[in-house]
Amino acid sequence: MESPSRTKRFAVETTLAGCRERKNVLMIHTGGTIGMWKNPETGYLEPKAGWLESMLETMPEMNDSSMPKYKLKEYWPLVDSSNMIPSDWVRIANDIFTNYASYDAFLILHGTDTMAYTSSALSFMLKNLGKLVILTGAQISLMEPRNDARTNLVASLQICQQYSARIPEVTLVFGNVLLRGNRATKANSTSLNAFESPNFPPIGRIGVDIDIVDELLRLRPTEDFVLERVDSKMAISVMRFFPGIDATVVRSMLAEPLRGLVAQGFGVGNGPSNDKALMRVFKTAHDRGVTLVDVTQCLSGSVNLEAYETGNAMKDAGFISGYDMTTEAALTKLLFVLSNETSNQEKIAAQMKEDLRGELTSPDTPPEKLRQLRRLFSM
Ligand code: ASN
Repeated sequence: MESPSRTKRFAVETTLAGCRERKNVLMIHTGGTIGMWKNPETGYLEPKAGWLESMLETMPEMNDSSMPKYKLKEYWPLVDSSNMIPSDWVRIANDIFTNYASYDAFLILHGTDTMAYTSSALSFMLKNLGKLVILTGAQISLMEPRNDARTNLVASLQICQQYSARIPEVTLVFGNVLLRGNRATKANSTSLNAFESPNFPPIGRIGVDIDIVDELLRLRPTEDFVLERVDSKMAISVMRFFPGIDATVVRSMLAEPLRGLVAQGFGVGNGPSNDKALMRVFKTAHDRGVTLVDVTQCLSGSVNLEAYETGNAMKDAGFISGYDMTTEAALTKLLFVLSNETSNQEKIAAQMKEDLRGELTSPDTPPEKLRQLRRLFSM
């Protein structure tokens, strides 16, 4: 799979298609449970080429007037998303870019396990996106009599039909919610409402009606759509602090060729400051040019490295705050930023702390916006 060698551009759309005709959606099937088939010989769920397409042809709802027209592009091989790697994100982003002018919206059928990584990565790669991109999947395959594959698929297509022009961003549909893609995380391995957006309210709720919260949507871009470059071979990593974490183990993780690390700190991003050897390991890596980003290992909330001595020590060791980013968003943003800014540590840190695609809330977020978020969260 090729990695885009340079940023590519697309002229910004000046007219919006009328609202009543059936929209055109490119549905990209990457794999995942949604279209898996149970192999009677092994009993395991596995992707099967052509199977989803033949199922869709038998579903009368696909021709309902509330649904858009769609073209299915099936990847080969179809994969369980646990097998996805960054070059797969590049492939999807390239396909959206190449087909951008021909479709009103893009629906990516994807395994749930790493869907939040892909939705975050796409949000950074697709700059000035003026159309709707939805990722969806299922916990139960379409082949089972009771499944969430059908409802997630139909809801996603109906959202494409109704809101393609109104939601110019990468989103994720699952169960009863429409989430911003770079705010989502898989929070439950078995529930049919498996995804959460811990620090940002759902941008839509899927119940009897589909309600979109306009105040939360990103503004339509005024500049050209751009496919940003990502180096899918970039050496980055994630680690989680735990009581007793060993400096020697961390040192080997931070060794060459590592370029960036997302660490899940305790509470508001704190670390074991009494372990001077460990803090030195981080400082040495930082001085060598490794970007260190601190997110919280709590289920929700933000990092604040000014609150405790144990947080300030992290700052001294070279960590920058990832604020309230999910680990998925922080990791894919780090990949994107490091792919485009190779050496200037200050510029890298400034971009990591900036809200590029609605992925974070920081001290720079205007107070009225924070008040609005609090209000929408409590609804
Ligand atoms: N292992 C599957 C995947 O991520 C899980 C799923 O889609 N529910 O592809």
